Order: sequence, then structure tokens, then C-alpha cells
Amino acid sequence: MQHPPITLRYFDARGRAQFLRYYFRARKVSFTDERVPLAPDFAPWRAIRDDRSRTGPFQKLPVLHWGDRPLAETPMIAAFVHEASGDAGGISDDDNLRHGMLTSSLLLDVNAPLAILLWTEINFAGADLGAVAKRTLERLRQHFQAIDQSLVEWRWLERARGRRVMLADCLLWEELDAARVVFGPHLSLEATPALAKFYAEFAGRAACEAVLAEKPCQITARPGEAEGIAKIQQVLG
Ligand SMILES: N[C@@H](CCC(=O)N[C@@H](CS)C(=O)NCC(=O)O)C(=O)O
Repeated sequence: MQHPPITLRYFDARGRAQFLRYYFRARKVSFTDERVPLAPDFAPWRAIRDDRSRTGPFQKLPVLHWGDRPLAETPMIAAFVHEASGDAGGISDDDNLRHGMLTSSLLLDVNAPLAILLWTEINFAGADLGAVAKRTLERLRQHFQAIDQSLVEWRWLERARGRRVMLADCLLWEELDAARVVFGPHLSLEATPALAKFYAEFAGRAACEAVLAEKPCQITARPGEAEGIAKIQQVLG
């Protein structure tokens, strides 16, 4: 892939950017993985937040610099990279729509609820963590069933075997793995065989695992996330 210098700026967390790191690794695209260190007082973030050349028009991350073009908003970054990489041109119109729908759903209906759950104790003092965790898990199970059915209807796994790794694949693997980390034994993929197969056999899996192994990090920037996850699993019984 021909491309100008690329910098991906995000926190030293998986969050909204990990799938982009996986994608660049799987597709052997060189990029600068610029990570803002986590700190309980968010000092490293506060030090750059007002520098809009680094934090973009809404002063949030991720920001992707594609040559001298700064891009913000995860769905927009994904759509841009999907086009600029030539991936969009290599699949049918229907598969492009599916790629967009899957990306949107994984960001809004999996990534966001997991982040909200992980931040619950800090952002919503006094909230019933058990109730939030149970409802998030219940809705995630339902949603995984629907995605599973759609992947079968779209013949996603068969088609994925005949093409290069794309962004939605990396995002799907990341969200399955993040859900596994958050819910541990409370979430099984047995009821969703297409998802289980994808998670185990994804062609980009080695690249994803290499990124995770080289730079282990939390899912969110929440201070004490590991303890928070242990508590979530405990309240789920
Ligand atoms: N709509 C944006 C949301 C970006 C966002 O909320 N980023 C968080 C980290 S995941 C952030 O920068 N938080 C710092 C802050 O709000 O000060 C997207 O989808 O990219």
C-alpha cells in the first residue's frame, strides 16, 4: 500500500484505537504508534489536550495523521483508511455496506458499552455495578447472537479467507477479546459458533496477539481497571 507518513495518537490503552494498530501490523503498514501515557490525574493528557494540532477539532483521541491530513472521530478514521488502503475498491458494494455496518455496530454497541461499564464506578458514583454489569452482559450476549447470524448470512468468514485482512475484521477480533477480558468465564462464545470460529481462526490473529504482547495495556484509561474487572466478575457471581 502506498501511503504518506502515518501517526496514530491515542492513549496507552486499547479503547477505540487498538483495531487500527492491529490493522497496520497485519497489513505491514509502517506507522508511528504514539501513546499518551496513562496517569491517575491524567496529567500527560491535560498537557496536550488544548493543542488542537495534536488532539484534533474535538480535543479527543484517537487522531490519525495521514501525511499532513489530521483525522479525528474513530468511524471517520476507519472509513478513510478503508478507502485509502484500497480495501473498499477490492470488495463489492454490498460487502462495503456490510463492512461499514459491522464497524459502526462494533464501535457503538460493543466498544462503547464495555467502556461505560469499566468506568461505571468512577463516572457514576453510587451506581449499582452489579445491575449495570448484568444488563451489559445480557445485551452483549443478544448482540453477539445477532452479529453471529449476520456473519453467516453475509458469508463473512468464507469471504475473509479469500481477501486481505480488513479493518472490520480487526475490530471484531478486538471486541471479542475485550469482552473476554471483561467478562471472563461469564461470557462464552459457544452459543455463537461463527464468532467462536472467527475469534480462533482469524488470519490477523497473530498480528493482534503480537501487538498485545509487545505493548500490553488496559482496555480503557480508567485508573485501577484490573481491580474494576475483578469486581465486575465477582458481582456477576
Ligand atoms: N466520538 C469520538 C470519541 C473520542 C473520545 O471520547 N475519546 C476519549 C478516549 S476513548 C478521549 O479522548 N477522552 C479524553 C477527554 O474527553 O478529555 C470517537 O469516536 O473517536
